[in-house]
Amino acid sequence: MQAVLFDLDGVITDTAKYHFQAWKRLASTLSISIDERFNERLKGVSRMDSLKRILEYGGLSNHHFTSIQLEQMAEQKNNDYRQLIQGITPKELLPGISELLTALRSKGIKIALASASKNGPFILERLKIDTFFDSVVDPAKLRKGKPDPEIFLTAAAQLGIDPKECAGIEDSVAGIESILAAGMFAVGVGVPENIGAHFRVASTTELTIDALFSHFKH
Ligand code: B16
Ligand code: MG
Repeated sequence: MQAVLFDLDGVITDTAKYHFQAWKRLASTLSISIDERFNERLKGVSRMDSLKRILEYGGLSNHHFTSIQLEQMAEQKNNDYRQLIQGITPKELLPGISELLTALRSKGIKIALASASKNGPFILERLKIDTFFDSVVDPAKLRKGKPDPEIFLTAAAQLGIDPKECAGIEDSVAGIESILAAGMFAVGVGVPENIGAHFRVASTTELTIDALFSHFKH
């Protein structure tokens, strides 16, 4: 194992609650009501695809809107979301993540971010962990989102590491599929049993460097 590729939301920190608040507000302007259960379907999904899922859920086809209107709605959600994440502090790191980053660094293992979020770099800075990352994938440059392997393969390529030597850590089903399709070792946080993750943990506290090394297989 020469590199660990991290998802952000649900692995490093819980930004899902802020995404939910911002989407809920946008949806209410369209008379659509979303709940936390529906929010599960937005995890790991890009901003525009999330908006399309919300419109569909509310019985509104995205074809009713011009692309400019869709962009405006996505921007409005992002402005609200940006306000909500301004106050993030290192206290919002999920348990065990800080220790894992420190241990990986001390062993010379490369670290990259493979998040669908365009706000990823800002959040890493707010959490004061940006200096641990050797590389961050820019999701704006990708052709396909998770479950396509592109994001994880791009992270490995940016690091110059063979995908077989990479472990990817994800909390979403689409994310695990993306890691598996990239030919990497897939670590799932709270993911269902039947999706093929190589190593599953219930909580990020179980993500120790020893656990990763002892389960890692090519
Ligand atoms: P943004 P991840 C994903 O993060 C979130 O889970 C998803 O809810 C969000 O829509 C997506 O990032 C895009 O985020 O609007 O900030 O660009 O799990 O891939 O780290
Ligand atoms: Mg996630």
